[in-house]
Amino acid sequence: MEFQNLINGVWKNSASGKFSENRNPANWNDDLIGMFPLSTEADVNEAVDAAKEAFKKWRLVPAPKRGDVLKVVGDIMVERKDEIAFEMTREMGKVIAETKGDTQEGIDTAFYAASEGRRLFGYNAPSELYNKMNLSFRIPIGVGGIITPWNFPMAIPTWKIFPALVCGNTVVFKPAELTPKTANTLVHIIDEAMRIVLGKDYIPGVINLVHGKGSVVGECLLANKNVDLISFTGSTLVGRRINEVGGRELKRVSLELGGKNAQIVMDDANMDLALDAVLWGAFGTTGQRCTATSRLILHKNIHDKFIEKLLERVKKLKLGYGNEKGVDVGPCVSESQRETVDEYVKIGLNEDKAKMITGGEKATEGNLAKGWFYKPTIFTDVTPDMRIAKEEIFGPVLSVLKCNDLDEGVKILNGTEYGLSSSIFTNNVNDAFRAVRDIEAGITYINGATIGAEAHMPFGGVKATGNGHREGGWTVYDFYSEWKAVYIDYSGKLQRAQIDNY
Ligand code: UN1
Repeated sequence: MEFQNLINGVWKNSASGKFSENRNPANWNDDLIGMFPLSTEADVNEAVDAAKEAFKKWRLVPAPKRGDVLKVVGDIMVERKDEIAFEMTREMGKVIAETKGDTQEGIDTAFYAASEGRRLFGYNAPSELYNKMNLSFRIPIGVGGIITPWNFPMAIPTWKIFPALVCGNTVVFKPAELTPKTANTLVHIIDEAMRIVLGKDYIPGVINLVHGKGSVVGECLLANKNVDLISFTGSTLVGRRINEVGGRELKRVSLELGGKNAQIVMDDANMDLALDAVLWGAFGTTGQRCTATSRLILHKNIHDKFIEKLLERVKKLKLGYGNEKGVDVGPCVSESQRETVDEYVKIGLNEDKAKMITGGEKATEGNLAKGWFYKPTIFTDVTPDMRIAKEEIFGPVLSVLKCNDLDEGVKILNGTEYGLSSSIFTNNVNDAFRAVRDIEAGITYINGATIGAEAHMPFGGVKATGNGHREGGWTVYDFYSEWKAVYIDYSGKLQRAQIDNY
């Protein structure tokens, strides 16, 4: 089946007439999901022009009504949750419980955005002059270019698109090439909700979808002078480029980039809880989360016992197609992603001191041969200078390090260029609070896994994980709006601030 772009309210093919295949990573040869447009510069420019034109009207729609659109989007997503999740698992591989969670995160974001349409609070402040009033409002910015990854094909686009729309911006959405179907479903839902809520006042071009390659569609969005803001989640390499070009063009840029998240386990911690958490954090989503636990830092007193238990549990994880019952871990999203994982395992094996205690190879038994499966892998005796301790792998590989005390644990945790998520397991309240203070990360969990952020809280990281913006909750609205200060002088005379009153 051939899918299309949405430009100016019309579903249409790319100007190129070309398509790329989308296949199931758990059953590559036998399950073709669809053909998606390989779009060109002409498609991007047409979508941006449409979004620019639509902005003139959309910015005037009352924010609560813009919120009503998101309410309907959320309602439709609730109705279609199971089907969306099933198709998402088919498209990118993570297990059905997780794709339901991904969809739920989108639903939560929709309802938050719907209610934000009735807030978008401004501030007022007293004037320093008599008979004068000072107010400030959030105003929309213009056209947003939204570029998203494949690992959360529903939640991440919603984190960006919903607040952008509620604030009164229009959108050109370029989803990951590996997950175009979920993007198509989302945009269909948004367009349907627009038509339901706005009726005869429907505005074409508020949301546009352009499928294709980052090197073409992403680059053209970046180059287009009418794109006012770019929100991107993906690699630090690409993020740096977007920041450079966007900076030169004075675009507003929000970046969510890499992570090398760690879980610390102190010797007073609840071991079983810490064990459940690391299994979930490291191997959930096949390790393909920005927030995945890719380092485990164990206090020396519990190190050996913990590893023994961990090994026992990892061996029980069941690999398979995520839409089948009882499966814990799905495939890597693509052949090349699995190759990257395998290369990192080889890098780990080349380290003299590091020991690979399980996994370390492609999983090819029975039906697993049909997909891009990789065995959950653990390296112990890892030291902070090793590449497997520093670089993001984005796969089912866990590096275990040892610490003597809290200070050393935190120092190891902080010893990477990234700072997204982090976790510490301890029952010592003083250690917990010191960790909250000293860990360099945008997210810290006490006695919880590094994954599982909630949609209404600030999401993002410090250091090379981003450029200081946060998604989620109230914080994301700062990115999608800017401030207008308004002074109302009702004195009937010219009053010169800072001069006539002092
Ligand atoms: C990501 O991996 O890019 O906190 C997003 C979590 C999810 C979102 C992850 N709610 O793990």
